[in-house]
Amino acid sequence: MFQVGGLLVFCGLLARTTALLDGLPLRLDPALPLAAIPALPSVPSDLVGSLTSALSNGLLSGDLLGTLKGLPLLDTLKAAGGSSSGLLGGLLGTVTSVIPVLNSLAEVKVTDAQLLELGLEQSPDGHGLYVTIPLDLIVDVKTPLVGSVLKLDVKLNITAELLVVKDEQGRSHLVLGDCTHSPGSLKISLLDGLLPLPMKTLIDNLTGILNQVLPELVQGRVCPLVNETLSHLDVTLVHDVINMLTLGLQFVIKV
Ligand SMILES: *[C@@H]1O[C@H](CO)[C@@H](O)[C@H](O)[C@H]1NC(C)=O
Ligand SMILES: *[C@@H]1O[C@H](CO)[C@@H](O)[C@H](O)[C@H]1NC(C)=O
Ligand SMILES: CC(=O)N[C@H]1CO[C@H](CO)[C@@H](O)[C@@H]1O
Repeated sequence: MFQVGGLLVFCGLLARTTALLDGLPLRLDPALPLAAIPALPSVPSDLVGSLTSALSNGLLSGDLLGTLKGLPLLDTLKAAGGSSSGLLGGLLGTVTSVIPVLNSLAEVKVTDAQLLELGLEQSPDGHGLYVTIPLDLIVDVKTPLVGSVLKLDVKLNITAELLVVKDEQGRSHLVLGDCTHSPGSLKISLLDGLLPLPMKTLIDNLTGILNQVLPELVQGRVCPLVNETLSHLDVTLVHDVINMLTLGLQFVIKV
């Protein structure tokens, strides 16, 4: 089911966990809630699969796709190009060259959005997780400069870090750490084949602008949803994940 770049669950996990606990004088770390310890022997055999599908389902039922389709792309682009002191002023340098392009846009809209299979990696010290959230968007662009609707395929990965923190009562919680777009993960391509040269310039320019505004915009909507999703995860699943991360045990293995 999951072929996420080869993530496997370590089969000898249970044995190793038990062995570690037995040999561990710090077993009764006062900060570790007692209730968390008995959960260990029942670590599910596919913790990675359970976690990624729970996160994926949570994001979808939190209306991730609807949120993406509702992204105010046109407004953001127009606002960005609206004044030389705007968002893009410093980013694009010679903004004047793109203002005609921005002004010509009649519609820029996400018409289709998909959540692809989540990726999971464990931090080198074993105490954190990185969830890769790959998004695939179809963006329709309408401008009087082109007769037909231009369709762009936009791929973007958001990476969310999951960490364990303890509250004042010593209870552990699984929380969202860094959440950002993965550098270099934005890919924009034209779906409808070749265009005459002037249109190619338009697409190049539009792609350039989307590159500047889209990752932040998407991240600003997706990360709060990830945070929300975490708070609704199954309690047993969260306990299991917290136990593994607290002990720094590898359960996400890279092959
Ligand atoms: C985006 O995430 C997917 C799934 O984890 C991965 O296969 C792909 O290489 C990532 N792309 C980039 C540019 O990071
Ligand atoms: C996640 O949500 C909680 C409130 O539910 C908030 O305190 C916390 O700052 C949020 N974390 C992030 C990284 O947005
Ligand atoms: C700001 C921007 O992206 N301008 C580009 C518009 O497209 C032409 C042709 O591809 C480029 O030369 C500009 O740099």
